[in-house]
Formats: sequence, C-alpha cells, structure tokens
Amino acid sequence: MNIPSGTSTNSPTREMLEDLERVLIAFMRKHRITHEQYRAATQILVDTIKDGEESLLYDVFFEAESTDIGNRYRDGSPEAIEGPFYVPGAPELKAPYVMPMRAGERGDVLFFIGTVKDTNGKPIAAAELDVWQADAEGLYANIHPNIPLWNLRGRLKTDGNGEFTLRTIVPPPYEIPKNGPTGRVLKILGRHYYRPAHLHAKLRHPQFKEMTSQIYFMGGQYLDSDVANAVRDGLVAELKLHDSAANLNARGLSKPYFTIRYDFVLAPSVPNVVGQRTVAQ
Ligand code: MBD
Ligand code: FE
Repeated sequence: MNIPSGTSTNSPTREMLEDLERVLIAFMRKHRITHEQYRAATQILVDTIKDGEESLLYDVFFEAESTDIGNRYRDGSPEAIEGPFYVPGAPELKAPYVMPMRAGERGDVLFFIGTVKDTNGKPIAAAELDVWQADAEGLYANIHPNIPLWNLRGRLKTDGNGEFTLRTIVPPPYEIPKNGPTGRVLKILGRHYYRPAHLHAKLRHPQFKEMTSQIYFMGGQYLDSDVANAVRDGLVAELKLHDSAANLNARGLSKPYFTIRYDFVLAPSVPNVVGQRTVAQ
C-alpha cells in the first residue's frame, strides 16, 4: 500500500481512522444498510459539493462539538463555530470603522463595540478583528449571488486602549437553504432550518493565539433551538436600542440604532507559562 511520506504507520490519525471505520461498519450492520441506502448516503455527500454546500452539512451537525472540546482546554474567551462562510482576505478598514456595504444597505444600524484584553486583563492594542455577517436578507457575500464581493466583511484593529467600534447593520436569523442536501437532511429529521442572528469574528495578534468567535443577540429568536446547536452562554450579548435625541445627535443619526458590546480575552500564543492554566496534552 502506498502510504504518504511523513505519515507514521502508527500515528494517532491512523488509529482514529481505524476507529471511525469500525464505528461506521458497526452502524451499517446494526441498521442492515442495503446498497441502495449506502448509495443514497454517499450521494448526499456528493451533492454538498455540487450544490455549493461544501462544509455546511458537517458544520451544522458536528462543528459545535469540536469547539466545545477545544474550549475545555483553553484560556480566554470561548471559541465558537466558524461555519462555512468565512473568506480570508477581507478589506482592511480605516477608522472610524464602517463595514463595507451597499448604498442604502437594509437593516438597523448597529455599533459592535468592545475590547480585546489578555488573560491578566491588560488591553491589547492593534489586535485584528476579522468580522463577517449576513445582510438584512440573511445572505452572505461571496457565497450567495448578486452581493458585492466583500459586502459586510472587513478587518479592523483595536486602538491603543484595546478598544474597537464597528458600525454595521443588525443581521437577521440565518436560514439554511431548504432545497440543498443539508436542507433535505433537516427535513427528514423534522427540524427547522434556522440559526439565531449572529456576528462572526476572528481575532489575531502576533503574541496571542488566533481565535474564532461568534456573538449572538440576547433575546433573539432561535437561541434555544439553533439548528447548529452552537449557542453558548459566554457568546450571547445584550442588544441595546438607542433612540433618545441626545444619543442620535451624538452619533449623527436620524433613526434609532443599536449597540452590542463584547469583551474578548485572548490566550497567549505560548502556553505553559508559570502561574497560568496550561493546555492539557
Ligand atoms: C451560518 O451562518 C453559520 O454561521 C453556520 C455555522 C452554519 C450555517 C450558516
Ligand atoms: Fe454565520
């Protein structure tokens, strides 16, 4: 057999693959899977690629478990699922930060405000936030058609006090396409197709571990029944409405707007520092 160079024949990866094989074959025996059923199942996986749902199906069912496992062994803010719609290389924005958006972009104005600190509570200046979200229709640029390439995707940096403010719009809940393979599986399971409204962010700084977060809006629909089962207490933040004349004047706005605040904590890129919790091996 041709084993790729650099791969140990007794690697943990090999053990896991063998275990996965055992588990799936036991499943097939238990359920007396016929060839017809086997073919239908592989066709679902083939269709995810054909229909542009490359990782949607797997992310909906399994990604949250991987972040839960990771979060048991890390310092700092909890990580969240990345989901299938991250695109690297979003525009670097200039302060004051405003998400790239179309003229007359629909949706209520939202200021995403927060800080980035280390595990000792010290602010981190020049930490990068790479933020992406759905538009008011619940669609993501670069994924769904007819939306400008980088719409509602952008990178910004914390200031000298570790603070940031990003002006954007409030996203709605996200609905998984009903007609694709992921939707067909959800239909068989009798589940709804929604994720609660959320903002995605990746945080980066050379001295800290990169992390992937996702912020949900307190009181929002589907928080208790996320189709991806990915909502966690530490990721839900309060959405505040501001409609006083004084507030509107201060922001130069004519319509009520919202704010959401989240304070990120980054873990050092080198763990095992004396006195800090270390990553279990
Ligand atoms: C999303 O927007 C998302 O974040 C995930 C995890 C799955 C589907 C759509
Ligand atoms: Fe998303």
